[in-house]
Amino acid sequence: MKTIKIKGMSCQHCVMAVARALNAIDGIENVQVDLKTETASYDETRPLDMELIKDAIKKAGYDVAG
Ligand SMILES: [Cu+2]
Repeated sequence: MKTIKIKGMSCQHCVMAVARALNAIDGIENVQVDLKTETASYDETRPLDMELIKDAIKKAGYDVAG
């Protein structure tokens, strides 16, 4: 399980948008997004480029910290 920090989430709608963006990526499973800790956790079923994940989150309107 990987955990990344997400910036810009303010409500449950944002959580859903981030979860949807991650779930749309082939190779990502078991997505969990937490508003309070501003994190997203997931499993990779194959090695994924972090830039791909950052891009998907950016397109949804949020940012990955770090
Ligand atoms: Cu929101």
